[in-house]
Amino acid sequence: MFKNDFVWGVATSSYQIEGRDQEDGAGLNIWDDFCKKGTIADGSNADVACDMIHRYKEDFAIMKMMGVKAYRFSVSWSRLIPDGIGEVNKKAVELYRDMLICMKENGIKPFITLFHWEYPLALEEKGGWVNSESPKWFERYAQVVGESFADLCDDFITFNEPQCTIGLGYLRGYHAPGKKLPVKDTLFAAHNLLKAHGLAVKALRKLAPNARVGYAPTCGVALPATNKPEDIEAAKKRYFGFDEDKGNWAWNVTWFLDPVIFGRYPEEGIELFKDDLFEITDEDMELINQPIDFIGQNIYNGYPVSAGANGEIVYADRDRGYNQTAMTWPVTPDALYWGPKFLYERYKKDILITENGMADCDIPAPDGGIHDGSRIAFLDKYISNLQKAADEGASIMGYFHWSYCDNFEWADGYTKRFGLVYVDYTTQKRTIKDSGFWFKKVMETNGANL
Ligand code: NCW
Repeated sequence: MFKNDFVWGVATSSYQIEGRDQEDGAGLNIWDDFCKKGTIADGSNADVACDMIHRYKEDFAIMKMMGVKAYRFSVSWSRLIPDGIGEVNKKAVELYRDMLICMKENGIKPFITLFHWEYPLALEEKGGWVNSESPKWFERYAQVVGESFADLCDDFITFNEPQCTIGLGYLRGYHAPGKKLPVKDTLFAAHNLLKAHGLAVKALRKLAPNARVGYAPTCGVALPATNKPEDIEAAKKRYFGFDEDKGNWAWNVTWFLDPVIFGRYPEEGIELFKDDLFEITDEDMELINQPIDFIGQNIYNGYPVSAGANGEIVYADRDRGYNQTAMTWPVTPDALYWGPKFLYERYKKDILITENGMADCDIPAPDGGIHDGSRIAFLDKYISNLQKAADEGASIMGYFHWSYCDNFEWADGYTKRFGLVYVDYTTQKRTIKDSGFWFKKVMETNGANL
């Protein structure tokens, strides 16, 4: 059973949906720049995206119709402070305040994410997260968010998927800013990001003393291949451990969560990176270790693991012909069982599923509807697994579906559709998919229909 005050919602991020306006006063961010470099699958950019800055009233009315109770969205740092650290853009403050008021009028509770990947370009040009000043830049931004919106919002999330910012943006270069830095520099960038998180929590506590503040990392979940205790142990060990391949370091749970929750980096990682680490002071660790109210987690899939003859971790085969989404991400509903269960066991903090969902190639049917049975099947299985984790004692605070509507899927452009609402990008017409009506029932019944 989900708790009575379980938070049911949908999520988006600013760059993926907002679009631009010549008059809006927004500054450039790293994705504006990255899109110009021939990096996006369909050659697109997010200059228009879902045109949410002009259509949010319609979108909140649609959400209301869908029975959405909470909306997780992000503020664009470079829209709010065009060069990242200087003057505040009053038009952005007005825009987001009006959005927040409109959410309230529609009975929708806002969850603001401060950082969902769109870093101000002016700051990236100063080195971005590798610059030791970067935590302070973020602190100022968090102060502006607190000062501008704390009277209209009770829930904040500092970072979305820091693993992707560092791993995809700075290590692999698949995402903006497209850097391929050595492990040493990426570890330092991650450390600055974690310090920025600590400073932001402190700033928000001061400006919004009654608000809940959380953080939303991600990670593929290691799934026990069977229910044998040794396989469960092997999966847990793999989930919280490290891959010997240093090039994979950024896709790690504990490097991004232990400092936040326990105030220390995991020993196994410290040993693995001993030649790449900088000086880590007690002062830094205390700063990173600010009490938070919940652990947000974006969970999409996992990989099977079993125990070898001597208890060692063995990657198991997936079933032949296993299901995949349009992202070619495997469909593994038990990721929403084992992930929250393992995380709650280790960190003893409320877990908020800040994202889950699937990309599909939805095509409007002759009757005009979007009959996305695959998404319904996916969600039914995943959310049932989450319910099982809750039944067995993991404290699950809520679930946000990614995404409210189809949107700009980063390096995949508009080729992948994650929404409960279909967007026709030529006309900007929104159509609630069958999955949107199905999810309405889930929210209405608090999961009793699963
Ligand atoms: S990780 C990821 N996503 C999707 C995105 O729309 C959202 O903003 C994110 O929080 C859905 O959830 C997250 N997209 C990036 C996928 C990149 C995979 C690249 C792998 C390269 C090997």
